[in-house]
Amino acid sequence: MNTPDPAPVHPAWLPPEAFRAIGGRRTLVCGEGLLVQTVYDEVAQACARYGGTVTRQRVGAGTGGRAGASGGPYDLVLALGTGGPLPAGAAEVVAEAAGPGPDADGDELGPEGFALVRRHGVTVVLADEPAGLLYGLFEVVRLGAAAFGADRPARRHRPAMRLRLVSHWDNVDVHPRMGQVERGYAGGSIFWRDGAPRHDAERVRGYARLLAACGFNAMTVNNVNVHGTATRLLTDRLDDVAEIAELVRPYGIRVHLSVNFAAPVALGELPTADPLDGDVRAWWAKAARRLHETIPDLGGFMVKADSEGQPGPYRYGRSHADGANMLADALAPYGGVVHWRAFVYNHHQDWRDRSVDRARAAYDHFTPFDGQFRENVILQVKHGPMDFQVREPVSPVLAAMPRTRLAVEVQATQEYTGQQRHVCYLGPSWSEVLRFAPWGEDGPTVASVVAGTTGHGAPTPSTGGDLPAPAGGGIVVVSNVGDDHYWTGHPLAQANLYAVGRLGWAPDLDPVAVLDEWIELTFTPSATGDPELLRGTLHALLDDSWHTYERYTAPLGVGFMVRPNTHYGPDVDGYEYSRWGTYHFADRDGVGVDRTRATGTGFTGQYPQPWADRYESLERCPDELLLFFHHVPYQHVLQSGSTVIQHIYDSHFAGAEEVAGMARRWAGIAGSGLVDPALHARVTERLAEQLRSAEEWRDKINTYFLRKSGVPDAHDRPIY
Ligand code: GCW
Repeated sequence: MNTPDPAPVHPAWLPPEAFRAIGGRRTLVCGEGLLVQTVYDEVAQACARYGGTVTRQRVGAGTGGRAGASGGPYDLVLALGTGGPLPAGAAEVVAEAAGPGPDADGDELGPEGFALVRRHGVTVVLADEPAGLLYGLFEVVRLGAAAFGADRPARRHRPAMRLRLVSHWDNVDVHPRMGQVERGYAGGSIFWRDGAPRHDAERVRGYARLLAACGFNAMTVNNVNVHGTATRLLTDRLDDVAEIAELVRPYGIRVHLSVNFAAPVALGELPTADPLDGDVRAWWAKAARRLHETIPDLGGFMVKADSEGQPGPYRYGRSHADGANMLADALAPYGGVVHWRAFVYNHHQDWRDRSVDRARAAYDHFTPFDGQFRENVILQVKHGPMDFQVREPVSPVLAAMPRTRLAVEVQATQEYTGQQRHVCYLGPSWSEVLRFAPWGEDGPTVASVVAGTTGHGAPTPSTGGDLPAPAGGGIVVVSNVGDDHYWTGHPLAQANLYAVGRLGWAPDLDPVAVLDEWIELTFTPSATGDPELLRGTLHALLDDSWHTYERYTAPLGVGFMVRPNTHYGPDVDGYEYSRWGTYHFADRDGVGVDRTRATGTGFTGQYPQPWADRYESLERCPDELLLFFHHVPYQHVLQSGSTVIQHIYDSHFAGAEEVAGMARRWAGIAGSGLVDPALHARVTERLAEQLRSAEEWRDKINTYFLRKSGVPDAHDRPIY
């Protein structure tokens, strides 16, 4: 049953060496609470390895304050603001940390924020609540020796988004087609095996620690497609969820549960799951009560309803608002939230019916209900209107529901971006999504929409008024983790999980700088040899890898030229005549989807200005999205000056060539001692597959379009 992995799990971005700077010093930890204990334990573990000391100062029993400040001196003080008197030296620095920092806007630190300052040889992290202290500790880890160098002015850190959730598509039972983890490319589930919990406490705890270290605070433990045993996690298998919640709680991670909307029926307890039926409402209220008795800090539910065959309120003639609100009411007494997914579309489409456009679906289904969802409903919107393609415009839903809490959903599991066999660092893509300004350059960004801060000063443009922003729904990322030794199959795919956590905390971070943090934590401390060579090599492989992937796969935003079902490798017409609504409409004259208001599906009209007009315009639509919005002749001239057909040839040759370069670069550090040989070998093997696949993509795509268009490559390269 429970067969632990014989090889220890890879430490990812928390190798022991990352704690060297802390572990060799004198630390004082002040305060009470489970997460403060975690902070203490982390420091104590580091000290045991590197010879430093750690002192714990608790609030003194019966004194109403601390039982006297412990001696010192200290190099590092991690203190809760509520903790009472501090040792001499540290006290003044704390006072400074508590004062407004240069970037402070007068707000409280909040439940997860912290202030960091260094003065007079003492580094101080001050937080109002225990979670802030934990995040502060990991900030010190990130800084390493620099945390103990020159003075640092007091700076407050607060997460931009309140909810930063990892969504696991882990099945409890093995699904006949999707396996143990749906769209999982890193082995089995870390939670479940063959219908039962794995009880792999060490791995789950280690995972929570990694999540906290990059900024997450929540996770779901089961797939949004809820079937079989998974339905019963809500009822008689609740203890399995409680066990996981217990393991991750010390790291500030709250568990949420994906639920089957028709659970009362699926479990044979009621004849209907109609959300307006009194018995159904009572059933969910009781389920929620039991859940919270067992797991008092359960975050809430995630629901995929009326989507790809999952049950939902439509079956009963009810709306998504009816369905979501019913669950929200059940959770409200316990402070829980419902993540209701907006991924709803007709998956029985006829390609000949040009009036239907999958890109329009989420907006058409959900915007009529803006303002009708309860405050504890979060509408969870995929970042693009289709489905995690390498390039999509930002979903217009994110700019169209000013009275609804919205979360943006991104996908770390590389379903459409090389399945963790290809290097594809998605930080830059997510950063573009979060920085996208739907109302134009000076307006709010997607990050501010999901952070719930659009109402602070900025107009809420879609109503034209100054509506207060609803609380944000934050960021949801589909996990790329499994029971693989490296967590993510491809060791370099760890960077994606790290980056999305950091971007949820601070969406303005430069994704390349985030990558640098990840490199520094993961590789540099244990590398022998020239760390700059290692850093340069990793940046060369990863920085632009998303664009590289884009170059050798589907062109100019058209998407979906993948093999059906597996979604790996090229099959240009694989989905062209199927029911999924994902078409490119290539013929002998041209390619692309006309989504204009003038002559197409009208999707461009779902955007506010300036984007509604910019996307509508053939001349002004950004090149990289041209075929998403327009059907054009092959000889259409892009803004880049190239024709569409020549761009297809050039980008595919370039993309495959870049992968060859990546493989050469990686081979260059073989045997250098800069990375563990087993890790080097794993990446080498994956790069070989990436190169094979990139060449296959290049040849299939180029041949297809040469054949369709009859236009030769201007450089007369071999196309086969
Ligand atoms: O991208 C698609 C995947 C499905 C997935 C679905 C979703 C969990 O192919 O496997 O189902 O999205 O997001 O619900």
